Amino acid sequence: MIRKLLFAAILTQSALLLASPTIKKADPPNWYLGRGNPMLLLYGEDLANAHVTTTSVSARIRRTESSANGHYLFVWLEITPAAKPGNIPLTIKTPSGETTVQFPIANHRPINDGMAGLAPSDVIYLLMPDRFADGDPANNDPAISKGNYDRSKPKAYHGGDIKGVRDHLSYLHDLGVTTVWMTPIVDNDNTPGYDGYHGYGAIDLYGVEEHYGTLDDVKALVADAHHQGMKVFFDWVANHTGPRHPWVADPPSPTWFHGSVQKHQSPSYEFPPITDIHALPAEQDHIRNGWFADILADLNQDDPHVAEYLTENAIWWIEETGADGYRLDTFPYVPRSFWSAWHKSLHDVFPRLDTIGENYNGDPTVVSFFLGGRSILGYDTGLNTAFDFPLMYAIRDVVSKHASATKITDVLRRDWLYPHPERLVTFLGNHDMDRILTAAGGDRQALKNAFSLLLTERGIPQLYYGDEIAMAGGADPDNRRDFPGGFPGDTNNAFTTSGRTPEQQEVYAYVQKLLKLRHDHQALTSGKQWNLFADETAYAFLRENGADRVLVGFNNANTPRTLKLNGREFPFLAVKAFELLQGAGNASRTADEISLEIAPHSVTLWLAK
Ligand SMILES: [Ca+2]
Ligand SMILES: [Ca+2]
Repeated sequence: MIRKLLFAAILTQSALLLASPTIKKADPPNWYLGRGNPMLLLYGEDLANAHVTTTSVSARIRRTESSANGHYLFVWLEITPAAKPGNIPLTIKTPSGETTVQFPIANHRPINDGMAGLAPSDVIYLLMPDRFADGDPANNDPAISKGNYDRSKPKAYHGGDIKGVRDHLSYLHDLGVTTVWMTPIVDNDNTPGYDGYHGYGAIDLYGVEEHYGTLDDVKALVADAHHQGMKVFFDWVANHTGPRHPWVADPPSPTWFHGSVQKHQSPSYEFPPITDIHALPAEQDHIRNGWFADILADLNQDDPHVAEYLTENAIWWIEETGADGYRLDTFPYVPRSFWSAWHKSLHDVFPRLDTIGENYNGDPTVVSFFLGGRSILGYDTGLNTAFDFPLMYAIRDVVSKHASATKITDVLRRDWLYPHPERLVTFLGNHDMDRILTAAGGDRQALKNAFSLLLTERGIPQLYYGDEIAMAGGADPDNRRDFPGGFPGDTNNAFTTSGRTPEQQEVYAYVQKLLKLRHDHQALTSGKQWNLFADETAYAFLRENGADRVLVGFNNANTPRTLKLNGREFPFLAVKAFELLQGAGNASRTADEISLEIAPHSVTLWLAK
């Protein structure tokens, strides 16, 4: 909102003839030196047959193209070698008059100021800004979107915002989190009653949702996070826009979307046929081109203007804020050819930046198909890593449904499918499924066992806000309850030790200790993983980084278990003793044998010395 006003303020209407042509908005609103030649999408009236000129030495007009109805004008700029930071005046002349707008360009951000990607030691925390903490009650019910705030309604805005995240970075830091991933913060639908609180219904890909704050708030959050040694990942959606994005009723080009509101393919969420070279092309098109939930307008990334728009948008958010990477929504529903070129453009300017794909499927052959690092079907997607849905399902089934522990090793056995299995983002749950505690029937010990496995297995873990304080919640939106202590009038403040209930503190302290162990032991973050034993009710593995070795024993049975491991086998040859790190089990060794005694329904961690 604020950004739009700023842009309006720098318009200089020469107004030779009243009311035409007019420019209401420019995407992107500004650009950077050294970041390529931007394509501007101008929104306005009477823009058909426009001729664009500039007096600036910083830019040259490469070409222009207007929509048939005169509502949109594309302007391709070439930034010249002589370019300097400042405003580029663009004069738009049509048969009915002319107007001049100023387009700002600035120096790009120093290459080490953010854009840092993921490291093996990182721990990601997913939060929904609306549901984490209300740092500014003044933005709870903004005039432009009045009536969408109601804490008693699970699908209304609850008042959480960017300031609330800023205010609680130290809570996350103390827990051991290094990286914050927020669900989308872009401007969402203002229609009364629309459930835009989740952020996935964009109406402006360059705006910040007014319930969350301003672009300055976002910049301040990223700067504060970096100051505390933390990173920020944005949630970015290439597949679709919200149903009330202005483009939906009035597209900038005839091929902007796959179809229209009136005529489009229905959605299919069963995307594995995309990974099947024997599937019929029509079936694949149906998956890629269908409208999500039958209402989210499916962008056509094969339209070169759409592709250029989306690529610039991704570069703009990173340049503007210094954020460290993207979580990429609905990754498989967008063509590999687009992702390949998009990643190349992004990595050319931000070589350290990482992307995490939402390849929502439990089959490693499906998840791995979309990963970058190798060419499949003619394209390397460039995707840096992906969420490990297969391992998530396996851990959930084992800890909450007493499935065989071999389910976990069966997933890990397929790690050869991934270019970098150690960089997969592992997790127990997210905003699209019931909470792990609820899936486990409210069993806090099962929750703790799940955390023990998550934070010791290979991969870069992601926590879902509130799981660390044993929050409960069923399917969406019950899994998106407000974090206790983040909102006015909360009597339970789980952000502080003294404010937490004994049950919250029990799980919080357990997770914090695990994260401290990860921090202290490189074996857990970058060590080799050796799976030593797995059967119906038990699982043991070792993480090894040189002399740093952490042994993990999991007993999922209701009776004590003693696991016998071969002591003469690599990697136990050099191990002489075991030091208890967490849990209550007992480990001992003879020349031939390692013996692990593990209490029922628990996980024990030892340092193998
Ligand atoms: Ca607020
Ligand atoms: Ca699509």
